[in-house]
Amino acid sequence: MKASDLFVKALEQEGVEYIFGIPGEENLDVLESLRTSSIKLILTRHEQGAGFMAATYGRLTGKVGVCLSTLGPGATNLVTAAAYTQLGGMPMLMITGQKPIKASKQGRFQVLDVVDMMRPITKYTAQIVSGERIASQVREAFRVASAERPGAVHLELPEDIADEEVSPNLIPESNVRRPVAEAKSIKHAVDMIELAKAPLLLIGAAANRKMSSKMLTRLVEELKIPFVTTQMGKGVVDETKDLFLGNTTLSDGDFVHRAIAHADLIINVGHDVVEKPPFFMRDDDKKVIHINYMAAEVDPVYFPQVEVIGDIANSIWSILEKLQIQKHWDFSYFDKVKAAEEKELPHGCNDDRFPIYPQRLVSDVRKAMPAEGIICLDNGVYKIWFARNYKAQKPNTVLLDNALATMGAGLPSAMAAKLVHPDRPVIAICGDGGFMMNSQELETAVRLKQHIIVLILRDDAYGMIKWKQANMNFDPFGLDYGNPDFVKYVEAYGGKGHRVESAKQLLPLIEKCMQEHDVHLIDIPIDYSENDEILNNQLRKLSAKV
Ligand SMILES: Cc1ncc(C[n+]2csc(CCOP(=O)(O)OP(=O)(O)O)c2C)c(N)n1
Ligand SMILES: [Mg+2]
Repeated sequence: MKASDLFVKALEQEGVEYIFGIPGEENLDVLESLRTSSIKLILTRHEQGAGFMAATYGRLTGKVGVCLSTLGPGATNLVTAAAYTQLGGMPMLMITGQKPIKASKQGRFQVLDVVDMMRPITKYTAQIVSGERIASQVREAFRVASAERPGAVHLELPEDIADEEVSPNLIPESNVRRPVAEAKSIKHAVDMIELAKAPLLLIGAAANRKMSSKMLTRLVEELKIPFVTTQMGKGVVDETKDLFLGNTTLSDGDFVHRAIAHADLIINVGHDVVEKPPFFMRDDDKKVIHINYMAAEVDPVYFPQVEVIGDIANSIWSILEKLQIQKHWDFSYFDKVKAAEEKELPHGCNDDRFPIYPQRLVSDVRKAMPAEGIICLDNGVYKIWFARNYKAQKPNTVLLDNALATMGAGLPSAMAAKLVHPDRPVIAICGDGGFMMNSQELETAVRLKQHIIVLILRDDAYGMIKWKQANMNFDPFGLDYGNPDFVKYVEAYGGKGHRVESAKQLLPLIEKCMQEHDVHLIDIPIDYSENDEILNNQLRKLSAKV
């Protein structure tokens, strides 16, 4: 059998549905093998877009997303996506080509040591040096990528190896279960929660990876323990519940931080240190239980006293079996925080000003979206407003990157979300800066005949950095730019362009776009002028009063 055929068969056996990418001449054997395979090739216009799509496929399905590029320049274009995947804990395999390794007449043309380049940003990186190694190396790559904590892996398949004759053997996946927490550690956790006066549940990224939602919802509903979320933990438990006390979007000075400061025990489920810290441990008497697949990485601001390591859903189930509501639990202060927060949250939701007020935008998107609708955020100021004000109701319905926090992933991640969930509405929410970093994928979306909506929040600037610049009392410099006419821009790709000219127009327009199958882009001028005053001053003052 030809090695490239075996390679593709191995991918099929792993359940691969899509490969995102751009082939080069070094991948042509693999491409030919793919032509007759059940795997669908999603050809993109930049390898970075392909990498973000594969990562998001992995994030949403728990299965390994796969992307493909050529050697040298194709592989370097995958680097940011690899870092995104690795920090964000998403299972993803990158396949790159290479010049022949046994005999080559081309010197070092386009040749980089891609395997070594990928080393610091992957869990596993290897060159396939013989066709006979394909079966074991593909299996190992998938095993490593999807094992907790999931991440990026890389295989380099050189041109001459892809063309070898090999024996047609494959290695199937083993029947393996994730380890569960040991009974004594469950008892430690239960004792600690029972002893606490004001325990608070914190839900982070790892709780969004697997099906922990059911068990955590039971913990909240049956034991009435209030909860807060990190940005990547949004939606695991429905944030419209009364027991939800907020998202840890800001570093401090928000209502949620009053609740965290008051809690004498934080039950931290699934947060790890790649996300901006949702709270800072100090040497006070606050206790922390770390419940996760992996042990805590100790950090000056994070050193939990008890750890429950193992499958999260199983750990929560075991805790639920033993834990009883305690009469001495006192959540009355949390109720006050909740009341004050709910009073502040509607601020700006009906504000008619134009350009649009960010709070109005968040509120309108929430009104338009059903519970299972998916929003995919790029990186910019608006991410803060969405993370803080948009209440997620289902797991993985708010896809944002609070780990690498790269710009450019909004549109590709929305496209992958639509492939995985064709029946759900999907909206990409991008700044004018982040959108332009991968806007070429509009052509891919149009070619795939996708129904997605892209909101471009236009301030003609790298707004987030402008805000920080002003905050540091520097003079404005170096962060403003011009933009193409976004309506004409998307129409040039064959999509539909819309421009918002008043605040009232926005919600009906989003609703209309949700009805009409097309690649829609909505150009939305946005008013960031009060960000600093609200996020840094007003909230601080209001929350301090609780
Ligand atoms: C790839 C990348 N480059 C630079 C940054 C630093 N950065 C963070 S936000 C931001 C500005 C984002 O501008 P835009 O997308 O227009 O969103 P806005 O804040 O204006 O709404 C920059 C430059 C980054 N996070 N990622
Ligand atoms: Mg901008």
